[in-house]
Amino acid sequence: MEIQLWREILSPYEQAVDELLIKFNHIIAQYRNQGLYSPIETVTGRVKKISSILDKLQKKKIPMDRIYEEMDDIAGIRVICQFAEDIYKVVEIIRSRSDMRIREEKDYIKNAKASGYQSYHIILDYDVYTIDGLKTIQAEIQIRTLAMNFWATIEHSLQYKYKKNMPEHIRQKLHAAADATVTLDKEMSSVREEIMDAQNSFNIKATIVSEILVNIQNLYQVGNQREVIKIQDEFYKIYQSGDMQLLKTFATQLDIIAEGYKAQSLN
Ligand code: 0O2
Repeated sequence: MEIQLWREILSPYEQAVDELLIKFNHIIAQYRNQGLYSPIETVTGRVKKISSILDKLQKKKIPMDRIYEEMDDIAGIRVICQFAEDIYKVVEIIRSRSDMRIREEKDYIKNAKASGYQSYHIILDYDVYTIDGLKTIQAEIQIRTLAMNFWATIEHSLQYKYKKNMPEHIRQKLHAAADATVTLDKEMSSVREEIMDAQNSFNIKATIVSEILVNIQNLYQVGNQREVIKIQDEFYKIYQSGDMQLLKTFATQLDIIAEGYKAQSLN
């Protein structure tokens, strides 16, 4: 048998995980920077451990020279959403992109596994550009809610502990817990609009405050410092009043003042 150079085998998968994490994190940032609710709460990624790859090759009787073709989860991304509806929004985002080509989809939410496992899986064809040229690898994206992820994490640890011999009473408890996550997700979905509104208001306020503070800092460097301190005091007063409308008006006025200074400095 040929020598297996694991560092070379895994390198494109590491690059894919790094790149995909950046891309998903930018999606979150772009929603939030626009004061919008992000359908993605968090994203994590990992390259499968060599021992787990070897276990899977053995279990599925995959020869070593078929790793690229047959192993679809060496690069793994997990997208966590707050609400079940968000999962399908994330699927649509992925579907609309040309840099993430969907090869296979499994909806374990509409069709939960016998264990009770729920998640949406997508296998991607993903291009990585290495110093040896273009390599297209497969990557698995698991998309699930916080509740589904909580269940899967606990169940995965128990599977690892008991291997194939999970005691019946634990299996039953896990089934009951899986039913509870379905109920929890449904209950949360029923107040989704309210929660999204609250989070949107929070994001909008945070964006306005940071824009005001940047403007104040810039003005402090170029303007009359005593005036700028007065502006800052006024900002704190409005902020403490909690009046969003006043805060928005103040931000607009400050923008006009800042633009005036910019125009002056250009003349
Ligand atoms: P790990 O350690 O998480 O990487 P198979 O891989 O044969 O089980 P298939 O059809 O290749 O199944 O893929 P499938 O069913 O989409 O599962 C792929 C991954 O989903 C698994 O990878 C798990 O991460 C997760 N998963 C699937 N079923 C369950 C389940 O019942 N419980 C939990 N907690 N996770 C599950 P790995 O390689 O099996 O495991």
